[in-house]
Amino acid sequence: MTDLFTHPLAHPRSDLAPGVVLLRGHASAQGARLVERIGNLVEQSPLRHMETPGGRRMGVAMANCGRLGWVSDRHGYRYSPTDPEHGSAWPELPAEFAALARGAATVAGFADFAPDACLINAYVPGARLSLHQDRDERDFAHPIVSVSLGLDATFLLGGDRRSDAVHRLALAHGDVLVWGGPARLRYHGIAPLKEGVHPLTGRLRYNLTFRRAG
Ligand code: MD3
Ligand code: FE
Repeated sequence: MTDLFTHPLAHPRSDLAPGVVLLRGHASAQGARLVERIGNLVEQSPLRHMETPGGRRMGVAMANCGRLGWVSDRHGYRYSPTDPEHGSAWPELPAEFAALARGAATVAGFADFAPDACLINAYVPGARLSLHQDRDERDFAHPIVSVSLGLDATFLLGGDRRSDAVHRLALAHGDVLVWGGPARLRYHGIAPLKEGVHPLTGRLRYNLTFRRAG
């Protein structure tokens, strides 16, 4: 099946800012498989609303796969080799996830990206992720690769300071973003998700973020 929407040439890279590369539809041909995999993973590591260090329940539900997983609780934010829900290791990073992340990073100019953590975020309509930086990883020289699945979202792209102007970017099912180099510590977030239904995910948006955390 090679048509305008599935052929790789229909998905050129666009450089949104230094270190920010958008690969529109890069994962759309695998979308159904990825959503199915997420379903398997969350049977082992359930989606849950973590608590912030300040004691608030996060609106986005999260789970992890890979050697390390991102967790938040009253003690802070960190990466953990075990899932606090049951104390066992997180599910393995599926080979097709690792290959997708590595391929996207390569297209964006980051060779040999080997993620050891994949955070699975699940949004229902109304859920949002407020402006933040990702700085719990050991080495900011590694990029982060993010894959959007299901419902559309409005991504908020800020600058290096919380007070910097914020730009809005529409993200759709199958879009892949790579953040590295000078963009690695930019503030970012997701605006409250609009109501909708997606044929593969229903009333949900998933986002996979692949990281080299340790
Ligand atoms: C820019 N997730 O999990 S992905 C997160 O759509 C997170 O669920 C959002 O922010 C989501 O931390 C946004 C895009 C993204 C991910 C990591 C970044 C943008 C980034 C790290 C640095 C700069
Ligand atoms: Fe983030």
